[in-house]
Amino acid sequence: MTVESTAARKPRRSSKRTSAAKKPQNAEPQLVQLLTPEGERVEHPDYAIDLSGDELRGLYRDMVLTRRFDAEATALQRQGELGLWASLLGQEAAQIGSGRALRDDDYVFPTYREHGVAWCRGVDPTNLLGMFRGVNHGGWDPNSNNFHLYTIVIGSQTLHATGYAMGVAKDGADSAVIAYFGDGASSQGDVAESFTFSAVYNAPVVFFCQNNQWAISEPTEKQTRVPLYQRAQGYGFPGVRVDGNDVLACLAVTRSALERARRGEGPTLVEAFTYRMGAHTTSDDPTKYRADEETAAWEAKDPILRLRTYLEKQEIADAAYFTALDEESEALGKRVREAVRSMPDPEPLAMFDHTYADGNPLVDEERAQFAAYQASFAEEGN
Ligand SMILES: Cc1ncc(C[n+]2csc(CCOP(=O)(O)OP(=O)(O)O)c2C)c(N)n1
Ligand SMILES: [Mg+2]
Repeated sequence: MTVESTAARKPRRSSKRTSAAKKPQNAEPQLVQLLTPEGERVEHPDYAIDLSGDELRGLYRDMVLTRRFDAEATALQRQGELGLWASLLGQEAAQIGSGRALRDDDYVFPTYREHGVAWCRGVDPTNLLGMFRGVNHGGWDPNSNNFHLYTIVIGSQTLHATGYAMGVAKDGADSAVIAYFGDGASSQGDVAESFTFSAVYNAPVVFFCQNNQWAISEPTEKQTRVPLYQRAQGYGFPGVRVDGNDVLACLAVTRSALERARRGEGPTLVEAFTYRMGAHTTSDDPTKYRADEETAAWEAKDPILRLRTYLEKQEIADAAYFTALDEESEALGKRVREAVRSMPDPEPLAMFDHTYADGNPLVDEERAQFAAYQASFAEEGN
């Protein structure tokens, strides 16, 4: 398989000192692919996959509904109903493929963009929105679906995942753990520490890096001089780059890494080579730092379109299937809109709850100060 090269970036000023760092040294790494951007099925010697029509249609449905939910959330932010939204547009295959590789008893540590993985875990999508509306700190019970709360502190969840996986091994369980993180997070010390600990303790964890080419406005070239998956070698565990826009390849590669973890053979780094089609968040304007040609080149590799082409060509799904799915998508959009608009505002003092399970004098003091501050408005009004 050949590599997908990133299209030309907007020209940047560079000095001689930094120009050597611009391109990764190995510019042609292997990329596991099972479905080409044109929707052709191809084989890979290490990653076979044989899915039924139902399973293929299921993956397609997951991706379409996730994209529809994501579009609705972006619209709700624009309407002032959410404070912020981090879109997963373009990353549906990476998330649905890896998410559907998981067993119920596996445990997931996401970042803030894993809406597709949350969908696969059975977290109600409306529950993802409370934090982005500012009405709660999370919105779901992590242990109900083995899906941890979203983590904004970049890279920190890889340490949580590693510690959790070390615990799983100590318990003698055969479940696995997966940590999601981004290309930018790969530069964090927390990620380096989690690689070291998981390797040394042979922890049953899969590090799933969605290399979506950007960390806000910083391109991957600013994070690494080698392809990210090759970093694993230095820690003593395997790394593999998968076409992150190919849901079949993401499923096969993640499944294999999880099985390896379950066999007690330790961690794997999966680099899903994909693209953030939208802005970093609704607070960002990517036209300021990346070229339109780059975005257009990745549009041609759209994860949903390629699976649709395959389903149509192979007659695995017919027009009635796609029409029914469109209707289901619209119904989901409506349900999400209504749920967000009817979310009750919390009591302001509730933000001090849940910081500590059994209370804490400092938090009590802060709560009292804030209560007095709030009361001062009532006095002013008198
Ligand atoms: C420790 C820490 N440093 C900085 C930030 C600010 N920040 C939020 S998102 C982000 C970029 C992350 O990029 P990447 O890991 O590639 O993930 P992506 O957003 O592309 O999914 C940064 C620097 C943060 N949240 N936490
Ligand atoms: Mg990124």
